[in-house]
Amino acid sequence: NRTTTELELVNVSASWDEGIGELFEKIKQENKANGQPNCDASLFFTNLYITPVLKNISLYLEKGKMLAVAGSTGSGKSSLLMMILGELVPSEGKIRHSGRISFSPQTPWIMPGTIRDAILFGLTYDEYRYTSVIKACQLEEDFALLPEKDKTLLVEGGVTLSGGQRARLGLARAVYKDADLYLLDAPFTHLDIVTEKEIFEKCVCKLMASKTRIVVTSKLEHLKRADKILLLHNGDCYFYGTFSELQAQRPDFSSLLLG
Ligand code: TTP
Repeated sequence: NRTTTELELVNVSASWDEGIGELFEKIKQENKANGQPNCDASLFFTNLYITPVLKNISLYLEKGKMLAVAGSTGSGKSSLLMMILGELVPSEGKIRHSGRISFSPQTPWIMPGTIRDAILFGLTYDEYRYTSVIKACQLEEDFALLPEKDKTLLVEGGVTLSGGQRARLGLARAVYKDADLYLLDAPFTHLDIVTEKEIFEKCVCKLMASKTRIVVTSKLEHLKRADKILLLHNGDCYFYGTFSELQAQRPDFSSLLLG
């Protein structure tokens, strides 16, 4: 049903080194225009350098549902988000989504200013919304320990955040923003198991319950809770479907979740 579909990918492939293919294509066209024979090496190099990072990926995500993207390091999880964001242009296939995206990168960048500014990121302050986000991301406790709470200055002369604080701030920023589709790239990096579990429950499952979201995570517990799972392996779709389908179709899947 198209009206309830928020995101659709149809047979999408992409590579990061597209530019090389375009360059050789240009040389080929120039050689042709000048009546020169084409250099065979161009085809050789094109095949050598253009290694697709994502191959023939298809998926759809309905409004309000959660997709977990799993796979070992380098399997293409971040690249998939980049493609949905429009940063990586597919060489083949189609992508369709219907609006505003909020993206939380693996390493959120922080500019000078207060912690609150870093979360609002230019948006207006709404006390209720802000407080619910801060609570769900477990930042309240951190703020309580700071001399000026969330008005404390970051960077230049201010406090430096720990990796886990930075990760939760990045998540809070992405969640605070109102969007149709949320892309959360490994939001639990640097968090201990207990914090990770709580934030997954309180923020990703509860606070974001009605949001369409894609979460990059390879944790078994998270995959169980997701509505759909995409398991990538070297840019290929190793599996796409529900958790029970995953267990039935790919009983050996856990070996791909490590690393
Ligand atoms: P990623 O898409 O970053 O793979 P991943 O997100 O699954 O890995 P991790 O769990 O470690 O975060 O990388 C796949 C390939 O794409 C890899 O060879 C690096 C390349 N790549 C780029 O060239 N440019 C980019 O901006 C990104 C994100 C990836």
